[in-house]
Amino acid sequence: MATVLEDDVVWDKAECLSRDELAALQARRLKQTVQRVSHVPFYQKKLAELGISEEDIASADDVRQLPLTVKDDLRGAYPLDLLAVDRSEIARIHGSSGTTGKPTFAVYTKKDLETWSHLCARFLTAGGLRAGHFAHIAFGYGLFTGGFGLHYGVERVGAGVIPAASGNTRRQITLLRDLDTETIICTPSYALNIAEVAIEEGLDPAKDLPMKFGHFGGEPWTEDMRVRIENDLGITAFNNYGLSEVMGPGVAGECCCRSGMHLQEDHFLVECVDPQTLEPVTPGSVGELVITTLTKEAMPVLRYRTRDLCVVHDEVCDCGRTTRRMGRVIGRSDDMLIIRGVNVFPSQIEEALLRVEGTTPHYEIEVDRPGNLDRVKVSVEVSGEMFSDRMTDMNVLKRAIDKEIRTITGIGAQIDLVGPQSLSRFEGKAKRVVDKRV
Ligand code: DLL
Repeated sequence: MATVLEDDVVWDKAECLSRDELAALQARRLKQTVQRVSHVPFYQKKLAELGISEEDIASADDVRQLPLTVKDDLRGAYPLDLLAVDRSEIARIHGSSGTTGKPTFAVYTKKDLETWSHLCARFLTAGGLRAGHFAHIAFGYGLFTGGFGLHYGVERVGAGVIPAASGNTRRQITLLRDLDTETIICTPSYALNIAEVAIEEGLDPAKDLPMKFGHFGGEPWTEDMRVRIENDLGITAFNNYGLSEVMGPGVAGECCCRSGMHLQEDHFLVECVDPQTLEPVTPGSVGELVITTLTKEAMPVLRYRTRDLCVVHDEVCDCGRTTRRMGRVIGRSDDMLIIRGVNVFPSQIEEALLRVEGTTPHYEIEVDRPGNLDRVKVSVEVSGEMFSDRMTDMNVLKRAIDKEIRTITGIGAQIDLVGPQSLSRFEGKAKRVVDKRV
């Protein structure tokens, strides 16, 4: 076994079920999920249109008869129209950024929170976290699922949590050193940022920072980036995947073999489909992940189109876990960008621009990662009447645009104002986004 750990620990025997046992469990849980959502008006209507009820679910493959759910359905159900339990049973609400400044909510019952901690504990254990270790979490704590999701996973393992949250990198470095922390948990780009700031501080991060392991997720990254993070920080780096619509982190994570992320298939029924035809792709071919929650109580979702493109392998892993593994997310079937961990749609930036008088709908968004943190530049054409050589006028306009972008997306951007007819025009689909990151 190509293991990077001295001892591989399987957290839970459900990770090693035979494929037949797993299929039977999935069928049972899928039936329960259909039964749960049949009280939610949105799904009630969709199931009635298709003439399907829980009685029609005999196997996990029957998922294909069920209706798809897309992000717009969740937006349309704002705030809590997809709730499948009584409001009094809600134990927590998280959310992810939405197009009009309103998030789409991820809602949990007490049992959902327990399941979530359990699933995070599984992949953290598979990646070296042990009771008695310290884990430093540099994800945002708040509506974003990263901070709290991982936090309770670490506690479930029995390790000590340092809930450092995001920002103030110098202080984070001090904490990591002084507490002799074994594991760092954050986005991969923030891990590189920590290394860079440590070097600026005159440290050699691979030697002077104590970490042995890192768990990274929440945004796309590459094998090259893994090599850099491992060299710069002197750690072994593991990838983990999740999305708030179905739970948050904990949907899949790497084991000691690091040859794909184990999908937590006893809790999620995962299809990999051609994004155009929606037919399943052959194992090992790139497709879009479509996920049905199998145990979620508060807000179960049927066949959620994640828009994430990757391969899914079905050979059994050397580690002994029997679940299928997903490869790295290599792209999206929509235009969502992830900027410093925040999900941003180009349409949100367009909306912000058009709220400011004097701007036109001709714009370009450039995303780059000059050091290790994402930077966004928005170039926008200003109308002839407004465009002026006077810096003060232009600065007022820039500030107004920046404020709207922050309000709608939550991120700041560098604004570049250009005169009429300065940007490219398109005959077909406009190409407004240039993503220069790896
Ligand atoms: O990012 C949940 C999460 C937090 C996962 C922390 C892992 C660690 P959302 O904000 O809803 O939830 O964003 C979900 O992020 O659809 C992917 O496009 C992307 N994503 C998440 N993990 C990975 C990863 C969290 N390991 C969206 N590789 C997903 C590539 C990832 N993309």
